[in-house]
Amino acid sequence: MKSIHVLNGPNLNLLGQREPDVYGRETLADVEARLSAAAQAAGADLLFRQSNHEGDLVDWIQEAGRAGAGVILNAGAYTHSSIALRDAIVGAQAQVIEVHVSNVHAREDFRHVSMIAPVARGIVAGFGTLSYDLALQGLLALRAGK
Ligand code: CA2
Repeated sequence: MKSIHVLNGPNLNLLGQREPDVYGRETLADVEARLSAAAQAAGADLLFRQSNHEGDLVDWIQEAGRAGAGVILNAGAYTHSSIALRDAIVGAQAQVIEVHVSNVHAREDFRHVSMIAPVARGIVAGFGTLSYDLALQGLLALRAGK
């Protein structure tokens, strides 16, 4: 069975609770429920996780690599700073789609830089929480060889 791991970084547990003008009103639990249903309908297995700790994300990327799972990664602010996450993606040979709820390129300059983008297979940003659904659709298509 196709396996997809959705990994979320720091502060994304607050989604839907603060800054609704930037991040919308959906919670991470809402996103998980919708993606799980979509994955099930497509015959894929979905694991959804969030952590505020960089090392957890490194461990989970390595785990996804070992499992041969595709990864949808919203690394939050670690996107802009973490060489450790970038190294984990390369080391794990994981197929990663970088995801952002907001359009990071329309925001502060420091959000224009991504450590992950050069080693990601694709990027989706700026569609609100729909970015996750679009990334899932893209990843499933890639893994089906489309
Ligand atoms: O747009 C995205 O998905 C981000 O990855 C979200 C990160 C931010 O640091 C990135 O530049 C872009 C921040 C996640 C924080 O999420 C919050 C949600 C609600 C309230 C406060 C923070």
